[in-house]
Amino acid sequence: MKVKMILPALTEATSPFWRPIKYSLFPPLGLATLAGYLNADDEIEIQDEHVERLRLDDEPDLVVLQVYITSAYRAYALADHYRRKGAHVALGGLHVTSLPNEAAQHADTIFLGPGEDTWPQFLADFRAGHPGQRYESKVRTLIDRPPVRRDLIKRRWYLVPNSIVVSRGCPHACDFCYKEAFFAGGKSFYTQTVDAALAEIERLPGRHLYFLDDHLFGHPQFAAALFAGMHGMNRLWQAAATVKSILMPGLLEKAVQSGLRSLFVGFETATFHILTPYPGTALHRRLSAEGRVTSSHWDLYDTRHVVFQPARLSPESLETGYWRAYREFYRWGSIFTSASAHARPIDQLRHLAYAGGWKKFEPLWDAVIRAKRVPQMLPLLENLLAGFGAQGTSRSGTARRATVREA
Ligand code: B12
Ligand code: SF4
Repeated sequence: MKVKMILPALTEATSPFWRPIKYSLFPPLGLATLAGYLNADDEIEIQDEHVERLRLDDEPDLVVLQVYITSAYRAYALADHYRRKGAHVALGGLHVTSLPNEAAQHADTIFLGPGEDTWPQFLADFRAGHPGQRYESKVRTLIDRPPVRRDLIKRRWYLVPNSIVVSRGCPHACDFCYKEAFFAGGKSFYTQTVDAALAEIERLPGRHLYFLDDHLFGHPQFAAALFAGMHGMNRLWQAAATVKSILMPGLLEKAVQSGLRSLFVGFETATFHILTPYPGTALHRRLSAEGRVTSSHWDLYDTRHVVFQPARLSPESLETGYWRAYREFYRWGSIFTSASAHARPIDQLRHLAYAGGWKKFEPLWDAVIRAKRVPQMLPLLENLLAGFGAQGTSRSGTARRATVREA
């Protein structure tokens, strides 16, 4: 069977605000996970439109599209294209789960929620000649999940080919978050076994890892056992967690000892986002009921546009303030000021290189991406991260060493 798996690019890919480096960071891990359930003799191709031009003149039997809200229109156009050609089109992912009826107009089969239980069921039905139209995930587990088909990932196009998730969801329930809608009908936080997570880490080549888990510290016992198992593996890694969890006695220290060098908790080096009421969230329901959702144009749901009426501001003031915050925060003057908070000149320089590297050298990154040289930048990132670990091991030193930043 010929299977084509596509991560469509968001419409923004054609806009002047497009940041190629952001989309050359991580490979399509969700699709590579689903590919693990296919047979050894299936002919599988994964294409990520953010980094490559799609080939659309092929004749796959089955087309799999992962749909995010900001890539929904592009995904639907691709789905329509392949359905016209007679392929069976399967749509899944966050946006399909939020708005299944909208997605169903462009699909032969839609999937709600994570794919680990429904996807193998669908494959069995499809091979038997009676695929269903709609599959809803109920059983939530990562136990016995087949290995992610990383061999299908074109590593040379990504700065961080070693992205990994060892848990799904998170133990909290923020009203603006995708989580409750996506995991409705089953568990919304669960982990791999520690042994399976360590085995997956062992399979990853090189030194650097990026955990894409919503909250890697969310299950403290699991996290502590994972970090203990990683001790001595000589890894350097980055992840996301909450402020509260890093204040838990001992856990951050264990993480740092196992190679943590930067943690995304949403401050210091900052990413700004405009509050966005994603369909399916409690926030969307509340603002809709109050008549305050002002647009349902999904391309604008990119956290840079105001799509609701704020309570005490005009939408224009909010959007202007958003751009001002970015401008001011990433002025060279601001970067120098925060770098100077470090005591040692070497740490000041490292801070400058790290913060400046992400936000000030966009044209350089664009040139590197066009020249297909992104992987050559990984040793640079590893050196910077390794340097963050070169200080002492006191509690305050440890917290400083694991630089808290945005992704
Ligand atoms: C990595 C990441 C990115 C990377 C994308 C890299 C990539 N190549 O995929 C980058 C940095 C580019 C990115 C950008 C953005 N992101 Co982002 N990102 C993530 C993150 C942290 C991890 C995604 C991941 O790999 N998960 C692990 C894999 C295994 O799970 P998965 O991809 O969900 O796939 C599973 C299921 O969804 C399902 N599935 C998916 N597709 C299909 C298809 C079929 C047929 C089937 C059966 C199943 C299925 O099965 C898979 C296995 O269970 C998530 C948070 C999260 N924890 O998911 C946010 C997240 C997806 N991003 C989000 C947002 C808002 C954005 C941005 C709009 C941010 C911005 N302002 O620019 C952009 C737009 C992205 C776009 N293309 O449209 C939101 C999405 C909200 C929504 N309703 O769509 C999330 C959920 C974060 C959040 N908490 O709000 N992101
Ligand atoms: S802590 Fe983060 S991932 Fe967890 S529910 Fe809140 S926003 Fe979502």
